[in-house]
Amino acid sequence: MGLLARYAQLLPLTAATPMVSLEEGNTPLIPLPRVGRELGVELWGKFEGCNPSGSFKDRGMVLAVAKALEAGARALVCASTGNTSASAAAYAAAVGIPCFVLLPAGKVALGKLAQALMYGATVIAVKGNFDKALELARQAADTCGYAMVNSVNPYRLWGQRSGAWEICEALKDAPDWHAIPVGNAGNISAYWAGYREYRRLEHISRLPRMMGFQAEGAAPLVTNEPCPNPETVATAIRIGNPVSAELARAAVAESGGEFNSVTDEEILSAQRLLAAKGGVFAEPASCAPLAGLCKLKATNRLPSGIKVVMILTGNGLKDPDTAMTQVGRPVEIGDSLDELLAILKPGGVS
Ligand code: AN7
Repeated sequence: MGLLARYAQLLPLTAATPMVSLEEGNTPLIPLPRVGRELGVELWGKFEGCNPSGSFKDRGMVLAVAKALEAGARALVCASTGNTSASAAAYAAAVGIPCFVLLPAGKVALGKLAQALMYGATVIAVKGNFDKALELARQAADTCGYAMVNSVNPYRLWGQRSGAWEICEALKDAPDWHAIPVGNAGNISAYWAGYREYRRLEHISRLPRMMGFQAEGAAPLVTNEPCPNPETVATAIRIGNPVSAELARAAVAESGGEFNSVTDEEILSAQRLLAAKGGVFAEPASCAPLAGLCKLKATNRLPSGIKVVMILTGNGLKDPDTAMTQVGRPVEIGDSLDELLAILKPGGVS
Protein backbone atom coordinates (compact mmCIF):
# COMPACT_ATOMS: atom_id res chain seq x y z
CA MET A 1 0.00 0.00 0.00
CA GLY A 2 1.32 3.46 -0.91
CA LEU A 3 1.66 6.36 1.50
CA LEU A 4 -1.57 8.16 0.58
CA ALA A 5 -3.67 5.10 1.40
CA ARG A 6 -1.62 4.08 4.43
CA TYR A 7 -1.63 7.49 6.10
CA ALA A 8 -4.89 8.89 4.69
CA GLN A 9 -5.94 10.08 8.16
CA LEU A 10 -2.79 12.16 8.63
CA LEU A 11 -2.55 13.70 5.16
CA PRO A 12 -4.57 16.56 3.64
CA LEU A 13 -6.61 14.40 1.26
CA THR A 14 -10.09 15.23 0.00
CA ALA A 15 -12.65 13.17 -1.89
CA ALA A 16 -11.20 14.75 -5.05
CA THR A 17 -7.55 13.84 -4.41
CA PRO A 18 -6.44 11.10 -6.83
CA MET A 19 -4.85 8.16 -5.00
CA VAL A 20 -1.51 8.35 -6.81
CA SER A 21 0.93 5.58 -5.83
CA LEU A 22 4.18 3.95 -6.83
CA GLU A 23 4.03 1.93 -3.60
CA GLU A 24 6.43 4.37 -1.97
CA GLY A 25 7.38 4.43 1.72
CA ASN A 26 7.40 1.51 4.15
CA THR A 27 11.19 1.39 3.77
CA PRO A 28 13.29 -0.90 5.99
CA LEU A 29 14.75 0.34 9.27
CA ILE A 30 17.91 -1.72 9.11
CA PRO A 31 19.82 -2.60 12.31
CA LEU A 32 23.56 -1.95 11.85
CA PRO A 33 25.15 -3.89 14.74
CA ARG A 34 28.71 -4.04 13.39
CA VAL A 35 28.87 -0.31 12.74
CA GLY A 36 26.99 0.46 15.96
CA ARG A 37 29.48 -1.55 18.00
CA GLU A 38 32.33 0.61 16.69
CA LEU A 39 30.45 3.72 17.73
CA GLY A 40 29.20 2.32 21.04
CA VAL A 41 25.56 3.03 20.17
CA GLU A 42 22.49 1.11 19.04
CA LEU A 43 22.34 2.06 15.37
CA TRP A 44 19.74 1.80 12.60
CA GLY A 45 19.65 3.05 9.03
CA LYS A 46 16.31 4.01 7.53
CA PHE A 47 17.05 2.93 3.97
CA GLU A 48 15.21 5.38 1.77
CA GLY A 49 17.06 3.99 -1.22
CA CYS A 50 14.30 1.35 -1.28
CA ASN A 51 11.73 3.87 -2.49
CA PRO A 52 10.56 3.47 -6.10
CA SER A 53 12.83 6.21 -7.48
CA GLY A 54 15.57 5.33 -5.00
CA SER A 55 15.34 8.24 -2.57
CA PHE A 56 13.20 9.78 0.21
CA LYS A 57 11.84 12.34 -2.25
CA ASP A 58 9.03 9.95 -3.26
CA ARG A 59 7.34 10.42 0.14
CA GLY A 60 6.58 14.06 -0.53
CA MET A 61 6.35 13.85 -4.30
CA VAL A 62 3.42 11.43 -4.25
CA LEU A 63 1.36 13.94 -2.25
CA ALA A 64 2.58 16.99 -4.19
CA VAL A 65 1.67 15.35 -7.50
CA ALA A 66 -1.72 14.15 -6.23
CA LYS A 67 -2.56 17.67 -5.01
CA ALA A 68 -1.29 19.19 -8.27
CA LEU A 69 -3.62 16.91 -10.25
CA GLU A 70 -6.47 17.73 -7.90
CA ALA A 71 -5.86 21.44 -8.60
CA GLY A 72 -5.85 20.78 -12.35
CA ALA A 73 -2.13 21.26 -13.03
CA ARG A 74 -1.04 20.58 -16.61
CA ALA A 75 2.69 20.04 -15.95
CA LEU A 76 5.30 19.80 -13.18
CA VAL A 77 8.43 21.93 -12.77
CA CYS A 78 11.32 21.52 -10.37
CA ALA A 79 14.98 22.35 -9.85
CA SER A 80 17.10 19.61 -8.40
CA THR A 81 20.49 18.32 -7.38
CA GLY A 82 19.18 15.05 -8.86
CA ASN A 83 16.83 13.12 -6.61
CA THR A 84 13.89 15.51 -6.72
CA SER A 85 14.06 15.44 -10.52
CA ALA A 86 14.12 11.64 -10.61
CA SER A 87 11.12 11.48 -8.28
CA ALA A 88 9.11 14.19 -10.05
CA ALA A 89 9.81 12.58 -13.42
CA ALA A 90 8.72 9.17 -12.14
CA TYR A 91 5.37 10.38 -10.79
CA ALA A 92 4.74 12.57 -13.85
CA ALA A 93 5.23 9.47 -15.98
CA ALA A 94 2.94 7.41 -13.77
CA VAL A 95 0.08 9.92 -13.93
CA GLY A 96 0.72 11.02 -17.52
CA ILE A 97 1.65 14.71 -17.36
CA PRO A 98 4.76 16.54 -18.65
CA CYS A 99 7.64 17.28 -16.30
CA PHE A 100 10.38 19.90 -16.70
CA VAL A 101 13.47 19.58 -14.52
CA LEU A 102 16.28 22.11 -14.10
CA LEU A 103 19.64 20.68 -13.06
CA PRO A 104 22.99 22.34 -12.29
CA ALA A 105 24.99 21.48 -15.43
CA GLY A 106 27.59 18.76 -14.89
CA LYS A 107 26.88 18.38 -11.16
CA VAL A 108 24.26 15.65 -11.06
CA ALA A 109 25.12 12.00 -10.38
CA LEU A 110 24.83 9.78 -13.46
CA GLY A 111 22.10 7.49 -12.15
CA LYS A 112 19.79 10.39 -11.34
CA LEU A 113 20.27 11.93 -14.75
CA ALA A 114 19.56 8.57 -16.38
CA GLN A 115 16.38 8.24 -14.33
CA ALA A 116 14.95 11.65 -15.26
CA LEU A 117 15.65 11.02 -18.93
CA MET A 118 14.29 7.45 -18.88
CA TYR A 119 11.07 8.53 -17.15
CA GLY A 120 10.65 10.97 -20.03
CA ALA A 121 11.08 14.36 -18.37
CA THR A 122 12.42 17.34 -20.29
CA VAL A 123 15.83 17.79 -18.67
CA ILE A 124 17.34 21.28 -18.74
CA ALA A 125 20.95 21.78 -17.63
CA VAL A 126 21.45 25.25 -16.14
CA LYS A 127 24.86 26.93 -16.17
CA GLY A 128 24.84 27.71 -12.47
CA ASN A 129 24.37 25.96 -9.15
CA PHE A 130 21.20 24.50 -7.62
CA ASP A 131 20.25 27.73 -5.87
CA LYS A 132 20.20 29.56 -9.22
CA ALA A 133 18.24 26.74 -10.89
CA LEU A 134 15.65 26.89 -8.09
CA GLU A 135 15.17 30.61 -8.59
CA LEU A 136 14.60 30.06 -12.33
CA ALA A 137 12.23 27.14 -11.71
CA ARG A 138 10.08 29.21 -9.36
CA GLN A 139 9.83 32.04 -11.89
CA ALA A 140 9.05 29.63 -14.72
CA ALA A 141 6.35 27.82 -12.73
CA ASP A 142 4.69 31.17 -11.92
CA THR A 143 4.88 32.38 -15.49
CA CYS A 144 3.56 29.17 -17.07
CA GLY A 145 1.08 28.25 -14.34
CA TYR A 146 2.68 24.83 -13.85
CA ALA A 147 2.90 23.04 -10.50
CA MET A 148 6.14 23.71 -8.64
CA VAL A 149 7.15 20.48 -6.87
CA ASN A 150 10.27 21.56 -4.98
CA SER A 151 9.96 21.59 -1.20
CA VAL A 152 8.66 25.17 -1.33
CA ASN A 153 5.49 23.23 -2.17
CA PRO A 154 4.06 22.52 1.32
CA TYR A 155 2.74 19.09 0.35
CA ARG A 156 6.30 17.86 -0.14
CA LEU A 157 7.26 18.31 3.50
CA TRP A 158 3.86 17.05 4.64
CA GLY A 159 4.36 13.75 2.84
CA GLN A 160 7.92 13.47 4.11
CA ARG A 161 6.66 13.43 7.71
CA SER A 162 5.70 9.81 7.03
CA GLY A 163 9.33 8.76 7.50
CA ALA A 164 9.14 9.78 11.17
CA TRP A 165 5.85 7.94 11.62
CA GLU A 166 7.34 4.73 10.24
CA ILE A 167 10.39 4.96 12.52
CA CYS A 168 8.20 5.44 15.58
CA GLU A 169 6.03 2.49 14.59
CA ALA A 170 9.06 0.24 14.10
CA LEU A 171 10.82 1.23 17.37
CA LYS A 172 7.56 1.70 19.33
CA ASP A 173 8.94 5.12 20.31
CA ALA A 174 11.29 7.82 19.04
CA PRO A 175 15.07 7.17 19.02
CA ASP A 176 17.41 9.26 21.19
CA TRP A 177 19.11 10.82 18.19
CA HIS A 178 17.80 11.38 14.68
CA ALA A 179 20.81 11.86 12.38
CA ILE A 180 20.11 13.26 8.92
CA PRO A 181 21.89 14.95 6.01
CA VAL A 182 20.86 18.56 5.39
CA GLY A 183 20.84 20.26 2.00
CA ASN A 184 17.83 22.43 1.28
CA ALA A 185 16.81 21.65 4.88
CA GLY A 186 13.33 20.36 4.10
CA ASN A 187 13.69 16.77 5.28
CA ILE A 188 14.96 17.58 8.77
CA SER A 189 12.04 20.00 9.15
CA ALA A 190 9.55 17.41 7.91
CA TYR A 191 10.86 14.72 10.27
CA TRP A 192 10.63 17.10 13.23
CA ALA A 193 7.02 17.92 12.34
CA GLY A 194 6.29 14.19 12.03
CA TYR A 195 7.78 13.34 15.42
CA ARG A 196 5.96 16.24 17.10
CA GLU A 197 2.70 15.13 15.58
CA TYR A 198 3.15 11.57 16.87
CA ARG A 199 4.00 12.96 20.31
CA ARG A 200 0.85 15.09 20.28
CA LEU A 201 -1.18 12.02 19.30
CA GLU A 202 0.56 10.15 22.14
CA HIS A 203 1.90 7.44 19.84
CA ILE A 204 5.37 8.12 21.32
CA SER A 205 6.55 9.15 24.78
CA ARG A 206 9.45 11.45 23.87
CA LEU A 207 11.11 13.37 21.06
CA PRO A 208 14.55 12.77 19.53
CA ARG A 209 17.42 15.22 19.28
CA MET A 210 17.62 16.37 15.68
CA MET A 211 21.23 16.07 14.51
CA GLY A 212 21.76 17.66 11.10
CA PHE A 213 24.91 17.02 9.05
CA GLN A 214 26.21 19.10 6.16
CA ALA A 215 29.23 18.85 3.89
CA GLU A 216 31.98 21.25 4.91
CA GLY A 217 31.99 22.97 1.50
CA ALA A 218 28.22 23.53 1.63
CA ALA A 219 27.44 24.16 5.29
CA PRO A 220 25.37 27.36 5.56
CA LEU A 221 23.54 26.06 8.65
CA VAL A 222 26.82 25.47 10.45
CA THR A 223 28.48 28.75 9.48
CA ASN A 224 25.18 30.64 9.78
CA GLU A 225 25.55 32.40 6.46
CA PRO A 226 24.64 31.50 2.89
CA CYS A 227 27.42 29.79 0.98
CA PRO A 228 27.72 31.47 -2.46
CA ASN A 229 29.79 28.70 -4.10
CA PRO A 230 28.84 25.38 -2.50
CA GLU A 231 31.16 22.50 -3.38
CA THR A 232 31.13 18.86 -2.25
CA VAL A 233 31.46 15.35 -3.62
CA ALA A 234 28.01 14.76 -2.10
CA THR A 235 26.31 16.55 -5.01
CA ALA A 236 22.82 15.91 -3.58
CA ILE A 237 23.54 18.40 -0.77
CA ARG A 238 25.59 20.87 -2.81
CA ILE A 239 23.24 23.69 -1.75
CA GLY A 240 24.31 27.12 -0.47
CA ASN A 241 21.09 28.85 0.50
CA PRO A 242 18.58 26.38 1.98
CA VAL A 243 14.92 27.26 1.44
CA SER A 244 13.85 25.71 4.77
CA ALA A 245 16.74 27.12 6.84
CA GLU A 246 14.46 28.73 9.43
CA LEU A 247 12.35 25.60 9.96
CA ALA A 248 15.51 23.51 10.27
CA ARG A 249 17.06 25.89 12.80
CA ALA A 250 13.87 25.69 14.85
CA ALA A 251 13.87 21.87 14.71
CA VAL A 252 17.44 21.72 15.99
CA ALA A 253 16.91 24.36 18.68
CA GLU A 254 13.62 22.93 19.96
CA SER A 255 14.95 19.37 20.07
CA GLY A 256 18.27 20.19 21.72
CA GLY A 257 20.11 18.97 18.63
CA GLU A 258 23.03 20.31 16.62
CA PHE A 259 24.25 21.04 13.12
CA ASN A 260 27.71 19.69 12.31
CA SER A 261 29.76 19.54 9.14
CA VAL A 262 31.99 16.80 7.75
CA THR A 263 34.64 16.81 5.03
CA ASP A 264 34.28 15.04 1.70
CA GLU A 265 36.95 12.60 2.81
CA GLU A 266 34.98 11.77 5.97
CA ILE A 267 31.80 11.32 3.91
CA LEU A 268 33.48 8.88 1.51
CA SER A 269 35.08 6.93 4.31
CA ALA A 270 31.68 6.63 6.03
CA GLN A 271 30.17 5.45 2.75
CA ARG A 272 32.70 2.61 2.61
CA LEU A 273 32.16 1.79 6.30
CA LEU A 274 28.39 1.57 5.84
CA ALA A 275 28.75 -0.67 2.79
CA ALA A 276 31.53 -2.90 4.12
CA LYS A 277 30.31 -3.26 7.72
CA GLY A 278 26.60 -2.67 7.29
CA GLY A 279 25.82 -4.22 3.94
CA VAL A 280 24.03 -1.06 2.87
CA PHE A 281 25.10 1.01 -0.13
CA ALA A 282 23.89 4.58 0.24
CA GLU A 283 24.86 7.61 -1.85
CA PRO A 284 27.50 10.03 -0.51
CA ALA A 285 25.07 12.67 0.86
CA SER A 286 23.31 9.95 2.85
CA CYS A 287 26.58 9.09 4.57
CA ALA A 288 27.20 12.55 6.04
CA PRO A 289 25.39 11.53 9.25
CA LEU A 290 27.57 8.45 9.75
CA ALA A 291 30.67 10.56 9.04
CA GLY A 292 29.43 12.98 11.68
CA LEU A 293 28.78 10.23 14.23
CA CYS A 294 32.31 8.90 13.71
CA LYS A 295 33.68 12.39 14.26
CA LEU A 296 31.57 12.97 17.39
CA LYS A 297 32.71 9.59 18.71
CA ALA A 298 36.37 10.48 18.09
CA THR A 299 35.95 13.71 20.08
CA ASN A 300 33.99 12.11 22.93
CA ARG A 301 30.76 13.83 22.00
CA LEU A 302 28.73 10.70 21.24
CA PRO A 303 26.97 9.37 24.36
CA SER A 304 27.38 5.60 24.60
CA GLY A 305 24.45 3.22 24.47
CA ILE A 306 21.95 5.63 22.92
CA LYS A 307 19.55 4.69 20.12
CA VAL A 308 20.48 6.42 16.89
CA VAL A 309 18.55 6.36 13.63
CA MET A 310 20.33 7.62 10.51
CA ILE A 311 18.29 8.55 7.46
CA LEU A 312 20.00 6.93 4.47
CA THR A 313 18.29 9.29 2.06
CA GLY A 314 19.35 7.85 -1.31
CA ASN A 315 20.57 4.67 -2.97
CA GLY A 316 24.30 4.22 -3.59
CA LEU A 317 23.59 2.96 -7.11
CA LYS A 318 22.65 6.49 -8.14
CA ASP A 319 26.29 7.59 -8.11
CA PRO A 320 28.48 4.75 -9.37
CA ASP A 321 31.21 7.17 -10.54
CA THR A 322 31.96 8.39 -7.02
CA ALA A 323 31.91 4.85 -5.66
CA MET A 324 34.35 3.62 -8.30
CA THR A 325 36.90 6.30 -7.38
CA GLN A 326 37.22 4.69 -3.96
CA VAL A 327 37.44 0.98 -4.60
CA GLY A 328 39.81 -1.39 -6.38
CA ARG A 329 39.12 -3.12 -9.66
CA PRO A 330 38.00 -6.75 -10.02
CA VAL A 331 40.78 -9.33 -9.70
CA GLU A 332 41.39 -10.72 -13.18
CA ILE A 333 42.27 -14.35 -13.89
CA GLY A 334 42.36 -16.62 -16.87
CA ASP A 335 40.01 -19.59 -16.94
CA SER A 336 41.97 -22.04 -14.76
CA LEU A 337 40.91 -23.45 -11.38
CA ASP A 338 44.48 -23.04 -10.03
CA GLU A 339 44.43 -19.31 -10.57
CA LEU A 340 41.02 -19.15 -8.91
CA LEU A 341 42.09 -21.24 -5.91
CA ALA A 342 45.15 -19.05 -5.38
CA ILE A 343 42.76 -16.18 -4.82
CA LEU A 344 40.15 -18.04 -2.77
CA LYS A 345 42.48 -19.28 -0.05
CA PRO A 346 42.29 -17.03 3.01
CA GLY A 347 44.68 -14.14 2.64
CA GLY A 348 45.02 -14.89 -1.07
CA VAL A 349 43.88 -11.42 -1.96
CA SER A 350 44.30 -8.23 -0.03
C1 AN7 B 1 20.21 11.87 -1.07
O1 AN7 B 1 17.07 16.46 -5.18
O2 AN7 B 1 17.65 18.92 -2.87
O3 AN7 B 1 17.77 18.89 3.31
O4 AN7 B 1 17.07 18.60 -5.45
O5 AN7 B 1 19.04 13.99 -2.53
O6 AN7 B 1 15.58 18.05 2.44
O7 AN7 B 1 17.20 19.14 0.90
C2 AN7 B 1 18.17 16.61 -2.66
C3 AN7 B 1 18.46 16.58 -1.33
C4 AN7 B 1 19.82 14.52 1.41
C5 AN7 B 1 18.98 16.81 1.47
N1 AN7 B 1 20.12 13.36 0.81
O8 AN7 B 1 17.64 16.89 1.87
C6 AN7 B 1 17.24 17.60 -4.74
C7 AN7 B 1 17.69 17.78 -3.36
C8 AN7 B 1 19.86 13.18 -0.49
C9 AN7 B 1 19.28 14.21 -1.24
C10 AN7 B 1 19.27 15.57 0.72
C11 AN7 B 1 19.00 15.44 -0.63
P1 AN7 B 1 17.00 18.33 2.16
